[in-house]
Amino acid sequence: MNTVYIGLGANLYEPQAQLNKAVEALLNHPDIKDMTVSSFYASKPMGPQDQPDYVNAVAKFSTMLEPEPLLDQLQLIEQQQGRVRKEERWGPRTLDLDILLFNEAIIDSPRLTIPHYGLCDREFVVFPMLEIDSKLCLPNGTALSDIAANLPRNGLTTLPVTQNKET
Ligand code: PH2
Ligand code: MG
Ligand code: MG
Repeated sequence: MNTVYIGLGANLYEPQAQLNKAVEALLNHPDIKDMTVSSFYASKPMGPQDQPDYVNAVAKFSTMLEPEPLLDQLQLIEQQQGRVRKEERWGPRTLDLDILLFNEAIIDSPRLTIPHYGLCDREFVVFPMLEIDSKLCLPNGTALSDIAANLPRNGLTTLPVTQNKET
């Protein structure tokens, strides 16, 4: 069994509902087990500033899927929620699911960089990960809490729990 952390993000079309829907899709996925989800967080956009604030969260789960088949499944969920890939780097999106950690693996392939290349710089990833496991370490042995100690929160706030609108 593999232990995986993924980041969830959205800033279009009711982002909080998009994250709820994505969590549901992951919970219902036959190859994804034992999932823990962080709080949802409101975060300021990294990159272009002329876009709405994001809702971000992190999920930890177990899976027998290898990294690339897992990426295929995550991209399928992104597509099912209307993700349209655009040219603009770091532009707005209905749903973004990024593999952050895959066991202790270090992967550099055309489709995947694991640990996620932006992990250590992104408050909307580091703080939710620590919420799930305050003792979490990166494959190189660095404690995530040491990274958090030098990382500004940049307005990151936890959101109150809401239910999906259609349920
Ligand atoms: N994702 C991006 C670009 N900028 N900003 C925030 N706050 N949260 C994100 O998830 C995010 C972003 C591209 O993946
Ligand atoms: Mg991303
Ligand atoms: Mg992505």
